[in-house]
Amino acid sequence: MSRNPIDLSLYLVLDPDLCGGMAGMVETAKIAAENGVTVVQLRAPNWKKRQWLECAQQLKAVLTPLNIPLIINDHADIALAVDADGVHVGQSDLPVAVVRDLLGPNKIVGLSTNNLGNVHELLTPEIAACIDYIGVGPVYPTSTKKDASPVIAAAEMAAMFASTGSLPAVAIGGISSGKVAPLIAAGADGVAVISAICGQPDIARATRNLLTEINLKKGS
Ligand code: TZP
Ligand code: MG
Repeated sequence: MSRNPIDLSLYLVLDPDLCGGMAGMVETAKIAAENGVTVVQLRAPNWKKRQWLECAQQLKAVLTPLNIPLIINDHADIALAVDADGVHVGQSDLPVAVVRDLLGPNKIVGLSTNNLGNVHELLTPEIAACIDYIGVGPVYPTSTKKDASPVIAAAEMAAMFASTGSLPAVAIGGISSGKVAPLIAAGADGVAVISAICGQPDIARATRNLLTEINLKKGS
């Protein structure tokens, strides 16, 4: 199965609390997409399915004309219902092989990894064939995800990026302006952020600043 392409450079994960609810999430996604984020994920751990559906529909309407993919956290049914571009799952969510079966070959499937062991486990050809990218984190302390795994030490993080083979990888956790360069240097294809964009007083500026750092480091 060939891998579905995704530009992980600047990956926005939406947070209902930091964005001030659904309307704020849709507005944040629109401004961020207009200013350089390359992918948007809907993540709302405490929401009812009806809210997921409504928000996903609105995000899809805003992002499709801008050609920015919409990824749904955890819920393959929501992704299918709105024809989203893909699903992102964690280590205790639906197995990636099940998600791939549900979504078919042409959607993006992402998986969170929290340590080197996680990366090694998924690099069997059968599992790797189900995935389009991995998340690696948390790479810095974060207060956004209360149940986040322990912060990955720099050496382990570098080993994780070095072990992914051809699988693209995005770093996540506590990433803000000024903290991007070491992650790209360690081998990340991009960075995923929540609080560095969601809830910022100037979403456009926050987005552009992050993108400038990423592109500077990628070009260097
Ligand atoms: N997964 C690992 S850390 C994290 C998630 C969803 C939270 C990232 O949020 P922030 O605000 O960018 O630290
Ligand atoms: Mg999950």
